[in-house]
Amino acid sequence: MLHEQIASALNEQIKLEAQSSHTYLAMAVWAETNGYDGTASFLYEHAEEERMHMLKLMRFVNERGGVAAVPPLTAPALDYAGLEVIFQSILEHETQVTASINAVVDQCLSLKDYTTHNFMQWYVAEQIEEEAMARKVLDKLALVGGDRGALYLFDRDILSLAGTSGA
Ligand code: OFO
Repeated sequence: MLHEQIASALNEQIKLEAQSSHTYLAMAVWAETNGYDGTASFLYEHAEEERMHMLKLMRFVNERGGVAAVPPLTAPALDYAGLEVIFQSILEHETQVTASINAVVDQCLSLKDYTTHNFMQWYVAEQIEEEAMARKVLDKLALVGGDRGALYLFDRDILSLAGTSGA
């Protein structure tokens, strides 16, 4: 049975994953309607992954005797000044997600919930990849600079450039 405090921390995490998915979806729509088809595919896939992260948490909460909360979401920004802004905001968001995951892990340790602690290790590992991916993409965008030809190639190759299929 989940400790009340752990159940509520996991439900907060569910909300954060849902919000990530929602935000990345809005970014995908912006990319698709601004000529960045590769980036749009990458972001649609990323939004899907975040939904999977949310579902995995929901199933775990329910399985452990809690009740997963289906959270209300904040409307994401629909307009972006460019790809750098998008990936900078992804990096900031993922850093926040990492901090939140670490806080859950911390709580598991102080309440001696080793089962949830073990379950959360998957998220700890995933965050290393997510932050690395955002940094890698930002590095590539810095190389591209204002070169439109290079930007075209960036967009075409983003799935392989990111070193992931959109985690
Ligand atoms: Fe991108 O974060 Fe989920 O976990």
